[in-house]
Amino acid sequence: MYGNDFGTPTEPEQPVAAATDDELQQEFQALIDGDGRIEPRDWMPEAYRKGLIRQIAQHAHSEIIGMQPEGNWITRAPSLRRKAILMAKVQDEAGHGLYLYAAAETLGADRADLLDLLHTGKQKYSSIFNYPTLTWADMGAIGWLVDGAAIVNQVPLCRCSYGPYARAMIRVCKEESFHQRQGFEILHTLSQGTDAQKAMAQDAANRWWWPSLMMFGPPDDESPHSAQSMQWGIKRFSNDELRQRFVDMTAPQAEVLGITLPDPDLRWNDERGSYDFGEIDFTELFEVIKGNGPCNKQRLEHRVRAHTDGAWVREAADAYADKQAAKGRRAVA
Ligand code: BYC
Repeated sequence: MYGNDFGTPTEPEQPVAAATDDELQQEFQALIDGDGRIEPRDWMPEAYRKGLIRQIAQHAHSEIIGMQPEGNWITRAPSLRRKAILMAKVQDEAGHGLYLYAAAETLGADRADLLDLLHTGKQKYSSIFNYPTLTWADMGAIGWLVDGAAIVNQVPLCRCSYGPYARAMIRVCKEESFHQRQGFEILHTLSQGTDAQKAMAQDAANRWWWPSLMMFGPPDDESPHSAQSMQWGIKRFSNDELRQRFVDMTAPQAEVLGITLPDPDLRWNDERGSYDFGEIDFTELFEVIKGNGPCNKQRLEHRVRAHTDGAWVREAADAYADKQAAKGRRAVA
């Protein structure tokens, strides 16, 4: 036992009583309420950890499945410039998936297990990627609307209470912002073009508008996870709040593009300081989530095939890692 500065003996140290679950819970909530961040080694309730893995995994799956609808157009992009931009964007989505799987791993999840859950249909990915990309204008509509919706949903996630997820989202959002602009620019070009090009842009907006509104999830009163997720600072705004924010942001942009959004009830409401919009057919969202969207089967089959075809890459990476580890052991011996 060390003495203090005055040479007098200190009191014998008392064993520190382990904090009770209630105390840990209170500290955890206080940290979140004070806008602090939870880090991987911090104590967290099991339900927080599991809920985050659920959301981050679904998000990661959405990013990698989201490569398919646009990947479909890389070989058919109308110019070398468009091809290079689209290829960069699709590669960005792969990168987003990787950051997000890595964030899920900090919570103890295993990446291979998460992929199994995706491949067996036990974990979801965003409904939006179960719609087909029929024309080049769909690349514009995805960038403008889908990435636009993604930004509105994901910017608040940069302040999510879980540190690794929040930090991953900062880079994701910067890249999404470029994606949104490239989509807008595709539609802007088409909307200045021939009548056929204008019609193509309008048709794409008609098909992607409602599914984009559904990306924000079910209405608040049918969203089972929202209340807890907001208390834990994972979500900062509700599904309906973000959906409204997206409509308010996008409606004026449609005017610039000369595109009519396919909603006769869409109009500015002076009193609310927001746009009113028509009723969303949420039965469509629930059907797509259940696996009955136009492309669910195709997307999952393609994903499983790509994973199977890539087995040799994972095996080679494992063999290389084993070789490096063995080299390291020999160097130490
Ligand atoms: N699609 O209680 P709720 C991108 C599920 S990536 C499918 O409101 P929560 C991009 C929900 O998961 C876009 N499922 O849930 C990529 C839950 O199911 P479980 C992806 C949906 O979590 C490439 C159940 O319905 N973005 O933009 O509080 C290229 C009840 O819902 C959907 C993210 O993942 C849906 N639309 O809120 C281009 C962002 N909506 O788990 C672009 C992160 C709901 O009970 N995620 N469900 O089986 C979130 O912000 C939230 O998880 C959600 C849902 C707002 C999506």
